[in-house]
Amino acid sequence: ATISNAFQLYSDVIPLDFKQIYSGTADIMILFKAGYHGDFYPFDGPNGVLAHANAPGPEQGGDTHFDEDERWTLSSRGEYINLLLVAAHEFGHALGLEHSNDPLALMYPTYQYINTDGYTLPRDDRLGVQALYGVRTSTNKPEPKPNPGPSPPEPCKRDLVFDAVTSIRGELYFFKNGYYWKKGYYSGLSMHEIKSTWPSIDSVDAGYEFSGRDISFLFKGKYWAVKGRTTLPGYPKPITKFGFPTYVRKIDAAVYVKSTGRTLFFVGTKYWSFNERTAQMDRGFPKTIQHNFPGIGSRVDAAFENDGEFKHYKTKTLTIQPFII
Ligand SMILES: [Ca+2]
Ligand SMILES: [Ca+2]
Ligand SMILES: [Ca+2]
Ligand SMILES: [Zn+2]
Ligand SMILES: [Zn+2]
Repeated sequence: ATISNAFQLYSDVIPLDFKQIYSGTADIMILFKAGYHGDFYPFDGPNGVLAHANAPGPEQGGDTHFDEDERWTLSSRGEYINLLLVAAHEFGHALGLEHSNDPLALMYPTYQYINTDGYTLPRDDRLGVQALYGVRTSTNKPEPKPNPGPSPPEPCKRDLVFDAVTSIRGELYFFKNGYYWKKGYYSGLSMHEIKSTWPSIDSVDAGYEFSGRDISFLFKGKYWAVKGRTTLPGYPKPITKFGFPTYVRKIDAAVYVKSTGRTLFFVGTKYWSFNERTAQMDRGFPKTIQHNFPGIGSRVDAAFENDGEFKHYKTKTLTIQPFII
């Protein structure tokens, strides 16, 4: 009933009707689960992150997850969290709203309890969602008066930045601190400790797969060569082997571009091009990232070649399509 009330806050003011289904896949799939639950944002136990939702889109778009470790309630007592306020905030994201700077808005980023008796959508949120979907005009649903009361929910953490992304044997690996998420073409996400797969590697700054030779390189100051789960002997090696000057200590991101036979290394605001056929750095590098990849900013956190399958990941990650090069 509370979930339905949260949706009704929106359907009262925009011409959208929400319908619960009991089997199959809904546009907005709702999940209550603790800890790791199949996406890039494992929950963190009581408090901290309370819930999160994806912006509208295919597949996981719109899906909304609640941390089962919270003490959900319909009122507010102590460390209990009001489900209506958090659900309404999250469904705002699911419908396409971003956070608001207005402290009275439901989409204000931090959770703050207010009495939910007779609660209606605050003005800022109503104007926002009506700008996206239009205004509900039916006369049997009178438009609510702007809500003078305060509102607001939860710290949403949706700004995940990966340390590195690379494919390995047809699966994508997303590295973050001591962990990686693996995504196959047809399999879901799974999370693993890096050390459990490659015991000598703690974390990864950058990585790329040299697909023609079934070999991948993982960088953390030095670099390792791996074939699947096996680390090749003789590694780690210093990155000067690629021809970097000694002042380059750390690679931000790397990607092998099959069509050109080049590996691009991103270091600070510059990038280098390594010819895998001759095993030499190309002349005229480093070049400025901003100049040659306009629109992505001056730095890159992670990069991988996009084959069209994974482009819905929203991160500060550079996806390289061969035609750009
Ligand atoms: Ca969905
Ligand atoms: Ca939590
Ligand atoms: Ca990186
Ligand atoms: Zn989730
Ligand atoms: Zn939020």
